[in-house]
Amino acid sequence: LTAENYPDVKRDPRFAHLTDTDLAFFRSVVGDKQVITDSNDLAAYNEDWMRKYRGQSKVVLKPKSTSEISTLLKYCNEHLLAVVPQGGNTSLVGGSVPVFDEVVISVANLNRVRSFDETSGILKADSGVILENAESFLAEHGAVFPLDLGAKGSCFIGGNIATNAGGLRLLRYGSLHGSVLGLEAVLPDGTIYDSMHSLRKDNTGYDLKQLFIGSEGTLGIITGISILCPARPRSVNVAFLGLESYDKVRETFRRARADLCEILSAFEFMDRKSQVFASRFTGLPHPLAGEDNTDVPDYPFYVLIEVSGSNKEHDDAKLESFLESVMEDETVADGTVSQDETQLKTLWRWRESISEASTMFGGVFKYDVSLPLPKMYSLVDSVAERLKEKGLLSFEDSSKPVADAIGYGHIGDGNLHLNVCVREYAKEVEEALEPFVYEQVQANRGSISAEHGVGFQKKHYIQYSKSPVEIQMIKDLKKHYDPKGIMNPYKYI
Ligand code: FAD
Ligand code: 2HG
Ligand code: ZN
Repeated sequence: LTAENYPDVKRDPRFAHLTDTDLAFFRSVVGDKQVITDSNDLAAYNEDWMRKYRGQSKVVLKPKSTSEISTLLKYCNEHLLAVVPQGGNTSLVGGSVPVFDEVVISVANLNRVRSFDETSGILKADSGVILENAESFLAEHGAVFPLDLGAKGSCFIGGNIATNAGGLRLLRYGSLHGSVLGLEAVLPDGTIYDSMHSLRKDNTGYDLKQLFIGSEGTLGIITGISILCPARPRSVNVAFLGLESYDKVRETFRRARADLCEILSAFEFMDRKSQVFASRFTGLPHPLAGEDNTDVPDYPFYVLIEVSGSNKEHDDAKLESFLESVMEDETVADGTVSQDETQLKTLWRWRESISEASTMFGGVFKYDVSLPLPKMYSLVDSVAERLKEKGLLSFEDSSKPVADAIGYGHIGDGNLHLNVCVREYAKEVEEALEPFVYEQVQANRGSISAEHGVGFQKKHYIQYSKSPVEIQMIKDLKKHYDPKGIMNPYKYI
């Protein structure tokens, strides 16, 4: 979808068009090679991960330092050139790609670990470090990044902070609002905000770094982060379970919190439809399939539980006794436990691959919502029902635009991922889904963005989760720090 598919979104006439003079200036700052103008090379920066949104930027800049970013932003601000900050471009809400001809500033070349203190666990790094690289670096030092997600091979730690990503271990390590200790960022006028602290406690006035966590590129460009990293667990185990109902999923979560307590590090759920997608995508036999039949068994719900701690014997015993208890009274119908690192990774694949598998038919409309646990899954049923009633959904009939609506997510965080898997990005499907999904969420006092952000997709819908007073406060902050509105326009605010 391009801006032409959204007639209500118009290019802001205040913004300048890129000139040869601008390009010559950019080249003088970052060097010829770091100014990308070739249309083939631009394509990857203009299109998002879902291949859902496509912008028309004419230039991508790849600075190598905070001071180069400062010079670039100062220039763009003075010359009214709109800017899109870009990390690994894995945004699921169209936040990381331009809408019209905004200048893309990629932080890919800011990719150094600056320091790591093994005593305190504080990592300082550039914002363009790929999450998986940060994780590998920390593994060598007995630590773990307090965030993990399926896009770890591509997303950047700066992008994680800009979106306040939640991920698979929020249940254990909490939100980035708690673990980020400091930031370095460049404001739209080129001012460098340096708060790369190592302080766990600092109550001197407003906690300004929080403004950038989840700001989605609207206030400035994050260039460095200081983050508290926990000690690496010495033992990790995964159990993969089949359950007969959603109520049993909730009951299993209640019991896991109580019985597994401090070693519980993830509690993820998946409906059967999502497992069918993952099965087609990976081609692997399902972990709960029988010996002769590799298909996904008939359980309507699946749960992945991860436990991690420092004493393998203790953790194994705790997990075993928990599983015995939930299987004995038939809360859980079937299950398997990882026996080694390879099996552990394979079990995680049945959860982590769903996001990508959902695009298998051509495209996907993704909704990422917080809802009270008892009502969480009914959203998937009501959306599937609505799409069927409108004659838009059929798994078998390829003439229908929607293949299926699947649900999975972070039960432990009250966060549902509803993926409507489509054969094409049809406008009538979007209209059937929006604002319907947001209305359902609002009626249950949920959030229309649990973790992926607002971006372009939800720009018209923020009022479903924020009050008029809150929206005004957000606008006031934006106006104060970005008075010309050059940072990531047409999104968020
Ligand atoms: P981008 O996609 O490049 O950018 C995201 C937003 O941040 C944009 O608005 C951009 O302008 C801004 N931005 C990026 N870098 C900077 C910077 N340095 N300074 C200022 N602004 C910046 N999200 C979750 O919360 N939990 C998950 O479990 C999860 N799993 C995912 C799995 C897959 C397979 C995929 C594709 C995405 C997933 N995401 C998840 C969504 C996504 O938010 C994360 O992948 C990640 O946090 C985005 O990082 P990025 O570097 O790719 O940022
Ligand atoms: C996940 O938890 C991610 O797997 C992605 O947040 C969810 O693709 C999605 O909808
Ligand atoms: Zn998620």
